[in-house]
Amino acid sequence: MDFKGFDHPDRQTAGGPRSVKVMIAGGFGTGKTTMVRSVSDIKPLTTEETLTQASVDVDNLIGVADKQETTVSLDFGKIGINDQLVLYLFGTPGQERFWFLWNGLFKGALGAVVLVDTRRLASSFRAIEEMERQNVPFVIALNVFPDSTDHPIEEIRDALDVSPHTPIVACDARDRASSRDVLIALIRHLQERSAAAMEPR
Ligand SMILES: Nc1nc2c(ncn2[C@@H]2O[C@H](COP(=O)(O)OP(=O)(O)OP(=O)(O)O)[C@@H](O)[C@H]2O)c(=O)[nH]1
Ligand SMILES: [Mg+2]
Repeated sequence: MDFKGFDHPDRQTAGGPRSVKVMIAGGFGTGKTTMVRSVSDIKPLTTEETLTQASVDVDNLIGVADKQETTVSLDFGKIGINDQLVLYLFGTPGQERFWFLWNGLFKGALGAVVLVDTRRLASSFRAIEEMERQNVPFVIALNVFPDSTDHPIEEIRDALDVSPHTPIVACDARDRASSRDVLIALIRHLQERSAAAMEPR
């Protein structure tokens, strides 16, 4: 794979791999921390705190009743895609009360994965709006849970109101290969966007 076009000269050491900052975003409990943990080559940094009874009124726990912990600040991991490209992964907190952190977190991000739980589509609306507002290209990753219903992708696209150009892929965030495939879908999307931007008009 050729990674020309979407790298930044400041992030490239001579002859070394290109480093790219990627956000792992999405609604509360959609599997962001799980994805960073499963795919990272290094021991990921996570900022998990126990979900207290106090959260019950504040956070929407429907569909995630077994959830014990929540991200309060960010997740951080790293994955080498090949000898040319290293992704630095920044997982966002999902709970609305921590969203004030998002502005700073997105600085310098080249792309994002927005995780969606199809049982609770609306929980990821705000993350999608935020990507569009901050102009960060993204792919949608449908994290499949055991009781998720199978919906045609185009129905999900309509419900999420995302552009026909935004890739939508299914995944299991617990699985390294599946999470890696999502990141590769994002890289391809970034490449296609940069190739389209370079085409003569
Ligand atoms: N069955 C199944 N469970 C999953 C999957 N991904 C995550 N889980 C579980 O779902 C719960 C939520 O996952 P997290 O990774 O904490 O979700 P999060 O998006 O980081 O949550 P917040 O940081 O609180 O917004 C955890 O208990 C995971 O073990 C999946 O693909 N399949
Ligand atoms: Mg988390």
